[in-house]
Amino acid sequence: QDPDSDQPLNSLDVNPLRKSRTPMETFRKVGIPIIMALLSLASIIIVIVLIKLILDKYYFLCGQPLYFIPRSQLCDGELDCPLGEDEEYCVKSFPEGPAVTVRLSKDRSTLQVLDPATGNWFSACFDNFTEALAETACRQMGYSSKPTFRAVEIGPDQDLDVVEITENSQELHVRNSSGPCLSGSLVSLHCLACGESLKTPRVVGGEEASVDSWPWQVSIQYDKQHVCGGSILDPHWILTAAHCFRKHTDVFNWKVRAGSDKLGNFPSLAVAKIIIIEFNPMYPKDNDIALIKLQFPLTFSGTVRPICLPFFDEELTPATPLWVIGWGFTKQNGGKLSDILLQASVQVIDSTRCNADDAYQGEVTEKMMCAGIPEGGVDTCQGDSGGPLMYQSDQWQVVGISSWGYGCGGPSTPGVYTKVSAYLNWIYNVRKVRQLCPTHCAFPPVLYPGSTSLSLGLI
Ligand SMILES: [Ca+2]
Repeated sequence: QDPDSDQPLNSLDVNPLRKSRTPMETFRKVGIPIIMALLSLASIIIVIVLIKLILDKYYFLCGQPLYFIPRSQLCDGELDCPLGEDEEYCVKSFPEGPAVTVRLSKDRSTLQVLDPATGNWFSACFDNFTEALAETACRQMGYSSKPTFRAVEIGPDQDLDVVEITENSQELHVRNSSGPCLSGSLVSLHCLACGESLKTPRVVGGEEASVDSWPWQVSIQYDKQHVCGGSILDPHWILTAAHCFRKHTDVFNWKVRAGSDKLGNFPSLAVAKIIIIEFNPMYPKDNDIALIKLQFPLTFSGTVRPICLPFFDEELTPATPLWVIGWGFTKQNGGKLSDILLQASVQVIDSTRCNADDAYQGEVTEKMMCAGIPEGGVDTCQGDSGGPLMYQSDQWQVVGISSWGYGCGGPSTPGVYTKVSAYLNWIYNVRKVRQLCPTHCAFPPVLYPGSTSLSLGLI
C-alpha cells in the first residue's frame, strides 16, 4: 500500500494504477529537503570561513598540541608554542659568512679566484677550464642555473696574474703548479641570463613605466597592502630593503607580486623565507638589505625576468646615469601610492657632496651610495623603498637598493641607497645555504628593539 495514496486503507476498491505525483508534490518531497540541506551546508561553510578569517587575523595555531596564541606573540622573540613554531617562520638574520673565493669582474664578466693561503686574487686562465668548473664557480655564488662561458683575450690592462683553475671539495682553487696561460685567454662566465628587457626606457623624469622595461620589478605586500619594491635576482630570490620588515616579522602574510606595472590584480607569490643581516638599533640605517626566498621558483617570461647583480669592481663615478622605479613616488601625488609603476632617471651623486654639512653630515657610509639629480626637483622623489637603483652596462644591474633620504629630492638631500656591490659576499652565502638545506634551514631569529633574546637551533 502506497502511504501517499489518497485511498483509504481499508478500501477494497484498490486502484491498480499508482497516481503520479504532481511537480509541486515532488518539489515538496525532494526539492525542499535538498535546498534545506544545501542552505545549512552553506551556512556551516560560511561560519567556518568566518571563524577561520577571525582566527587567522588575531590568532596563530600552534601545531602540537593544537592551540591558539594571539598573533601578537608571533615572531616576538619568545617561544609561546611548545615546539617554537611561532618563532620559526619569521624574518631571520644571517651573518656576513665566510669570504666567497670566486668573483666576476666588470672586465667582460671574467672569473677571478682567491688563493686563501696568500690572500691574493687571480684571473682564471681558459686552459683546461670545463663546464664542471663553471658550474662550481656559479654554485659558489649561489646560482643553480646552467652557466655559459667563453674565452676572451687577455686585455692590455690585466693586472692580476692569470693562472689555471682546479676544483677540490666543491670549490675552485688556483692550480698549485700553474704554468703560463697558453691560450692567452681568460674565462668570461655568465651564471644566469639576466638584465635584459624588451624595452629601453626614455630619458624623462618621473614618468609612467612599463613592465616591459623593468621585468624584474616586484611589489612586496603585507596583508595585500603594497609595502616595498624589490627586484628578481633569480627564480628563487628577491632583493629588497631590510627596513621593509621592521613592522611585521612573520613570514606568512608577506607576498610578492611579479609581472605587472599595475599594483592591483595580479597573482601573488608565497614567501618561504625572509633574511636580513643582524639589525643594530644603534645604526638603524646600516645593512638595509634583505633577501626573500619564494616558496616556488618563478617561471621567466617577457614580463618576469631577473636583473644582474653588479660586478665586484663596478665603481660608478659621479654623474653616471642611473634609473629608479617604484609605485611610491609619494610626495608627488599627495602621499598616495601610484597605481602605475613610475620611473625616473637620476645620476650618481658624489658621496663627499652627499655627506656635506648641508646634506647628510657623514651619515652616508661606504656601504651606501647617493643618487638624484644635482639641481633637485620633485621629479626625483625616490621610488619605493627596497626597489632597485639601476645601471645599464651590457646588461641592467641592480647597483643600489632604495633605502632612505630626507624630503623629496632636494638638491642637497638626494636619495640614499644600499650599495649592492658591498654585499655580494652576503648575497652569495645566503643563497648557498638554500642549496645545502633546501627544505628547512634554521636561521638565527631577528630581534628588533623590545624583543628579548632567544636561542633556537642555529646553523
Ligand atoms: Ca612568540
